[in-house]
Amino acid sequence: MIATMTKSEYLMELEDNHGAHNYHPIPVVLERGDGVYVWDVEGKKYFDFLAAYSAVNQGHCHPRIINALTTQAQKLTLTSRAFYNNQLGEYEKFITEYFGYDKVLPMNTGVEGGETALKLARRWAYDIKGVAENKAKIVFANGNFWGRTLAAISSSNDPSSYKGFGPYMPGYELVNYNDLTALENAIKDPNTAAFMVEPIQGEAGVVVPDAGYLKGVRDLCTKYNVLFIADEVQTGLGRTGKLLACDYEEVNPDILVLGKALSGGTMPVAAVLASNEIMLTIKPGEHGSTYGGNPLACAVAMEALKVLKEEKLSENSFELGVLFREALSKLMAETDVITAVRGRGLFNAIVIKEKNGKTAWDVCLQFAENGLLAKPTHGDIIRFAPPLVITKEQLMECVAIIRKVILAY
Ligand code: IF1
Repeated sequence: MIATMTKSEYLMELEDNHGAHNYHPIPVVLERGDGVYVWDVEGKKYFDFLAAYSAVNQGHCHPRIINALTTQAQKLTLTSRAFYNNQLGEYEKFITEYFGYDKVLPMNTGVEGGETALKLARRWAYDIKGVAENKAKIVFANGNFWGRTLAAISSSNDPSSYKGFGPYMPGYELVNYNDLTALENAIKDPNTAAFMVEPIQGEAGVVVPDAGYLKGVRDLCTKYNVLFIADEVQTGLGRTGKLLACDYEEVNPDILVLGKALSGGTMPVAAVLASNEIMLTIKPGEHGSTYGGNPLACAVAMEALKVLKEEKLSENSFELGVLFREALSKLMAETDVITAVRGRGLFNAIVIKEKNGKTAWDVCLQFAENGLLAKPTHGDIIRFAPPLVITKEQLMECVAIIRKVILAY
């Protein structure tokens, strides 16, 4: 390490020299997290307003979740599914009762959850709905993002996700988000297996559909015997002010995909929940993963879900979300820099107008300078998603930082 370099510079250079260049992070090197706070290697403290894209809803290093992790880690971490383990059955009972489904198929990353949901939907289409082999169609919404695998990017209409990775998965169709007429035209096709959709689109920039959209999706899917798959990997687990974003319209998807905060940000844990009719179409040996349902993940996920409920994090998200959007809307009225404010609960975004050659990226650099971490998406959108354990006082401190930076932009 050259004497003149800071530790951050040294560590960023290591990543540049030895790591793939598949990200362009905000130049901050973190080494510790606690609740809503993170610290960089120089000891500077920040509010974490991204929460690892909603994987840290319970706050960094939540003591109860870390305790569950370390306790189980000293007993048994992984058996594979070649054998039973003493955590999986307890977890499966716990999570299926928690969300009101017959069965769960445990996976690891969110995209594996999405892939599992699509395999279930296709298999259900062939075995139950009676679609001809290899003719099942799955419908997605423009603006969707559900991960980086070839099956996931095949459903994307964002070139930065799919360009240069073809050929693509067949049997897909895209319709505009928040458009029930387009959806009906697509799913009336008797070969349709499912419609997979985010109740609020995350990567697209926290795009909230019109009231009634989710209810309309539910009714149309029921009408045409098409599975409604809700991708709640980012919107779920309290992020939008309800346990699930689908709860805003009291709709129950046929397949529910969870991930991210299911482990409180400690390790990849995903879950796919469905009825017996759907879930039992996959027979032994037809799907799985090495780590899916490992005892460590089960112990951690049970504690993460208990923390979510016992600390009333969904309710906190709802209440503070209202305050936060009020404050952002007030700020928008004071400046021409912010052209939109949108969100639900503590899942929010602002759209920033380019000014004197400066962009949302420059705003985020200034946020970091002032002790708040956020990152733009699609150039001009800044997503705000703090851990749901944030207090009103801490939130208002963050509002003050956001105001200071925006009004000086
Ligand atoms: C990256 C985005 C967010 C997701 C939804 C499934 C997945 C994701 C709604 C897959 C993952 C992550 C991926 C991560 C950054 C982050 C992200 F910016 F990429 F799009 F959150 F908006 N469904 N989103 O948002 O879950 O396999 O990653 O566990 O790829 O940079 P995963």
